[in-house]
Amino acid sequence: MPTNEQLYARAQRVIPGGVNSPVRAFRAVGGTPRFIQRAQGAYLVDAEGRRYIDYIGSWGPMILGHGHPAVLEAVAKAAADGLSFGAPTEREIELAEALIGHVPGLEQVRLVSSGTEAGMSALRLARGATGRSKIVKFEGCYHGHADALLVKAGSGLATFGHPTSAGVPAEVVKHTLVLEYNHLGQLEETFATQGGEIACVMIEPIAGNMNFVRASVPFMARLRELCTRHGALLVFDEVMTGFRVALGGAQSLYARQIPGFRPDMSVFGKVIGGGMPLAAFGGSRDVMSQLAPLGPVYQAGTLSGNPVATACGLATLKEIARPGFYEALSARTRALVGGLEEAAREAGVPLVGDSEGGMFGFFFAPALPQNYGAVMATDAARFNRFFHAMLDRGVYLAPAMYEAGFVSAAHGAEEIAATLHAAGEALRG
Ligand code: KE4
Repeated sequence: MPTNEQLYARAQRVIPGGVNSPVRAFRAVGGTPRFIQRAQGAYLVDAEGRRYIDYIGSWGPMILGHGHPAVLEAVAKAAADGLSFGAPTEREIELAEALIGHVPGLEQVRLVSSGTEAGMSALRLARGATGRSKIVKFEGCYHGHADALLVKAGSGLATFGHPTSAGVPAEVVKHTLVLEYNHLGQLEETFATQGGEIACVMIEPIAGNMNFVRASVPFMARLRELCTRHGALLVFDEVMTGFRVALGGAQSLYARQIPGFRPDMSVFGKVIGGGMPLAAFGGSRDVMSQLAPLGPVYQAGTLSGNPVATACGLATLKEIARPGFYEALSARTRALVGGLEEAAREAGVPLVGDSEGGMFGFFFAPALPQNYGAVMATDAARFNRFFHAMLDRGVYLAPAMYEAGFVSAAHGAEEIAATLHAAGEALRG
């Protein structure tokens, strides 16, 4: 049985960095990535047979836990009927109807294979539907690796962004404005000076790519008003929060506090595929009708709406729509975060956390950060020590202080208790 070290050395010979997605390489926390062999319920098992309580859940999709019997049965049956056709299927209609049924304001959706593809397509559609080029995003939010969205803040306000990746020409990002999350003043000034040129504002309503930072209700209410007033589309990137924080996504939470609140477009992924490659973007019929084959905005995909992925997603959505699912999941996640805060208090360590539904975050800091700069000012060294102390005790947290954590329906009181016991030891260490 090869060790993780041996597998990592072998992987690095044939795969850049030994991984197929950078965050898996443990570069932020150091150490050797765990090569996972199998998973069941709330647990992962690595190549050396070590078992971990899993708080990554494939970065969000595994909300039911690993190996849910109804999901596996649906996937096996769909696979036996055919892996891919490149032609429409009834299940794609069923999945679209399910998404539209759970998310008020969605009239039509298009299915794709990844969150990046969904975000990139939503961006192109917003530009095509408005005839405008400028877009606004927020520092610390991640919307997949499409060129125009790999941008960090410019030097001053309302200056255009700079690429965060080699290979992205400055011309590609020159229409991308990057503002500070939760900064009302910057929002006001940007719309006052450029509002009529903005195609869309794309935002993570709860920023899981900054670990866990909420857009404040006043900020979101004003963002909605400004987009409406200036004819810019408000695009909610709910790839992580969709069906994770609530059945109707984060937008359903804002709608409870801001009368009539709805984004103009939504992007989904992760949970809706249940672990298989499936994502979606949607909005009003009017906007979506701009898409090929009806309209001038081109978008396509060989495996879009894949019949096995739609079976996995539908089976997952059926389970999470059951009465009481989110109440139970939210209570479990709150117990985890509250227990972490209590263990830190007892150890005299500044730690603060937050959660919504099955998504959580915590920071080694005295108060919850409200933007990217504040997140990056939290104690990264202490996070990295804590990460490894927990991994050594069989608890697998996200290997980076700017990533969110995820609890599944398979995380029972036993898993939460074991996690908090390990945290108590790790924090005193
Ligand atoms: P994918 O292309 O990775 O399916 O989705 C991109 C994406 C879009 N929008 C949001 C809000 C996202 O969080 C993501 C992807 N999330 C990361 C975790 N921070 C996936 C993990 C990874 O990159 O390996």
